Amino acid sequence: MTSGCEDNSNAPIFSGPDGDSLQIVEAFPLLDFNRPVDLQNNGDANLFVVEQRGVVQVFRSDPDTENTNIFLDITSVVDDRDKEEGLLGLAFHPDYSQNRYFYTNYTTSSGTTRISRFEVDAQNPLVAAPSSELVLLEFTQPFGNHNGGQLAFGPDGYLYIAVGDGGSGGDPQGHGQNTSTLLGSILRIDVDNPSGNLNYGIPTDNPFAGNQSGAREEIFAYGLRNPWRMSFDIETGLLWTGDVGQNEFEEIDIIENGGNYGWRIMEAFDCFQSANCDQSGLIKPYYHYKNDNINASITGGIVYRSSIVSLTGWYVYADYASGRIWALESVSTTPENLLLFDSNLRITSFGRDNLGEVYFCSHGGKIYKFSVE
Ligand SMILES: [Ca+2]
Ligand SMILES: [Ca+2]
Repeated sequence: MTSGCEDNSNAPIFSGPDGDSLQIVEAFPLLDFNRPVDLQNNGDANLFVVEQRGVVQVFRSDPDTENTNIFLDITSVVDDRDKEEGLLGLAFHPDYSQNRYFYTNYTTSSGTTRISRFEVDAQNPLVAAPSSELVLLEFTQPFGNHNGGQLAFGPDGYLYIAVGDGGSGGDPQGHGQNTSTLLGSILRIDVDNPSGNLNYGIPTDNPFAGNQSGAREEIFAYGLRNPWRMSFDIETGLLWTGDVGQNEFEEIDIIENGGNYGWRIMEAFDCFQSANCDQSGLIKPYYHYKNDNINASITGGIVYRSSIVSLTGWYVYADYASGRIWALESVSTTPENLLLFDSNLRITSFGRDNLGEVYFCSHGGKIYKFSVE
């Protein structure tokens, strides 16, 4: 796969909401990664790029950076046989500078999703010890695809975990609406206060906390198909998720405590092969777009809050299949959706540095950012 940096199809086709000439540029021209799927910061000037095969690379956030260091290598336990499997998410604890904890989300050779905590080497802040792994949560994946994967700490200090419906197509086992499984959900756990025999706690205001009906108490919201990339707006605290659709629509959801986002009763605003399409209580997408076999798989983005004034307050996201990048008004009942670029990139994820600047990963190996001329 080529990075496409010299390809004219990455030329801007839109001038930005305020008329700036917006461009895509390679953020670190000298660096190449192996199938990057996530980019995170830990509060300082370093960036961490997650490679799907099971490696986290760390490097200084500077366009002249020539080398990366291997921060974590867990390729021996990560399985990425399915193109949607692998090391899929990374999050640093909000008090990372004190406790040196970070968290990962990956699939294993036994077909499970595993959420783990690791510690950074006390002597070397650029190296994590694989032997420090503490498994927090594991659950079986019935099929290779739809593993979700993002980890994110909320403004409440809890860890949010995006989980797909388990896979295949059409949610054959009905996990989206089944709250007795963790699949098809956004989970929320308290990593600081383990309780009972768990290595984590259940926040008391999780929607099923303390229930006696068999619902999983880790669930924060459900009815999702494959939440591929979620992020908190650093200003409003709202949790934005891209939910990959079946054959008709890709959707963007704002995730609320206890929300049911409809899958597989509905695909976006349409009933999905459902004899009884009971829509009561379902939360509809904030925005959706048509899957037309050019656009075919949303990559959820980030509400931009950094140096480019014309993008500030816009939710920037992409479609993995088409390479298109849009900016969506983030607070509106009828949000405007602007096509920013029709790129040739396979965009897997958006991320931020410690100053809030937004980057995005191309599966082909390069990291990009926006710039204005
Ligand atoms: Ca799966
Ligand atoms: Ca939905």
